Amino acid sequence: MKLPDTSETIAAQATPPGAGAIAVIRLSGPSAFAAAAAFLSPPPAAPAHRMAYLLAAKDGTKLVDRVVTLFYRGPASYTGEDTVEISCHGSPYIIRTILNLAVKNGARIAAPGEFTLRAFLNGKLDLAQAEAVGELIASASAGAHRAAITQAEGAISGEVRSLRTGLVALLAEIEARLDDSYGDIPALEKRAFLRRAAVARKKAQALAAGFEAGRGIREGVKVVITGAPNSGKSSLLNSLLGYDRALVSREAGTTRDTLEAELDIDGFLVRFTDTAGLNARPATQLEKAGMRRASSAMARADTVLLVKDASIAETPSDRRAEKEVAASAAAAETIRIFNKADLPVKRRSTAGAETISCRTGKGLARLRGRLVARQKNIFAEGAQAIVTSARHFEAFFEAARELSALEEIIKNKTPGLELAAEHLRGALGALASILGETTPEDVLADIFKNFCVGK
Ligand SMILES: Nc1nc2c(ncn2[C@@H]2O[C@H](COP(=O)(O)OP(=O)(O)OP(=O)(O)O)[C@@H](O)[C@H]2O)c(=O)[nH]1
Ligand SMILES: [Mg+2]
Repeated sequence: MKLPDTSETIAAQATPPGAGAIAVIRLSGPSAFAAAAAFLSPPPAAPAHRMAYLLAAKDGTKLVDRVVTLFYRGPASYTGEDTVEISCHGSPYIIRTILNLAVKNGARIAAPGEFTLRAFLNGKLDLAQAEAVGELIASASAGAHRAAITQAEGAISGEVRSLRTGLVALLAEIEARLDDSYGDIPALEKRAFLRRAAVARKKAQALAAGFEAGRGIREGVKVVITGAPNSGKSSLLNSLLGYDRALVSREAGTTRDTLEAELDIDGFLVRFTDTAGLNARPATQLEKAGMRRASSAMARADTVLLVKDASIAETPSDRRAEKEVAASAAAAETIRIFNKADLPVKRRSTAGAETISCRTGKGLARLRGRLVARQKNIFAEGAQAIVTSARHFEAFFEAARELSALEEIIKNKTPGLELAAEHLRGALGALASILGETTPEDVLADIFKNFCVGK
């Protein structure tokens, strides 16, 4: 995939499609001022930077709308180029007409994310910050917003730069000795060197380790409710949500299909999936099909709630559910739930399990808290940079791996300095990819194509 031509002037609607009180149209590029001046009247001869003008947008002699226009002189604009922002009435007809006028006068319609791509290419933002702009727009919870805004403000980039400063110093020490053909420079101080490498590696590892929780913050924590038929899975969903989302009945086999619902818990988005009960002896094809769907939902879960009816002794279906969770949701955290605690209890709870009653509400607040505990912890630890992107995770992971290899080499009696330098360059390369310094065009194109048009 190729990047769009950035020497051209682009135009796009920055506000969402459809009718609205006001719409904003943006032009950016070398002829942004000229293109706008061609249909705005009276055309400001030398528009002042960041000054608003009330002008008439005209199609020939016909008045299209009266618009407020802001001129930003590059490089002091979002994209770093000359930019014009036109606020007009939000009629789809007016918007289309103004965009057509911009195109007639030398602009072309922007590709998705092209304004932010230009900001990146012009050095206004690094790649991690540019990605955060997309996440900021998509953020649907307080947690996702906080992670995105700190990243947009440069938190991840700051961590990368400080790691890099340390690694460049280490590389300089090694290179000095590689260049030293006369043996003037004393041998490497291995202990101090190793200490510094380990500090950097641990930092990279810690950032990578935050990704699991970070992804939950960005995309929502995926929680799948499973267990034997009639254990109270749908009741649990309803109780957690606080309204009757799913059908509940005394009959076993009430829930046939998977059913999804979202909840904001303390500023973190949680996506629940209620599923068909796992029956040790499914009676119908339909029941089997429901169970297959339950298993595939579990395979994508961050957390599985395995519900058991504590008012009856363990059943074959409970054992089947245990097996199914072990097989399908090995990577997920499993929380065993002993439900119906309002009734006389017939079995003992196990370590790490939660005892609840959907009827009385006992134990539900604690369970809610537990579902977002990892996400809460990340913020509580005062972490500034939260890794929410798989791309960043891979880069930090790779940097940590290179540094471990470096440490192994330095620990040798006569360390191979050429190879040590290679690993340091590898770590530096991984870090540079986060900032977009070494990122290939197709990766960039892939990142920006997911943005909205106009951003
Ligand atoms: N006493 C008591 N009854 C409960 C509790 N939770 C659920 N029940 C009852 O248990 C029965 C089954 O509840 P559901 O929520 O439909 O159970 P399920 O696990 O979704 O069942 P299937 O969808 O059929 O697999 C209903 O009659 C509920 O009212 C509880 O905490 N206490
Ligand atoms: Mg159900």
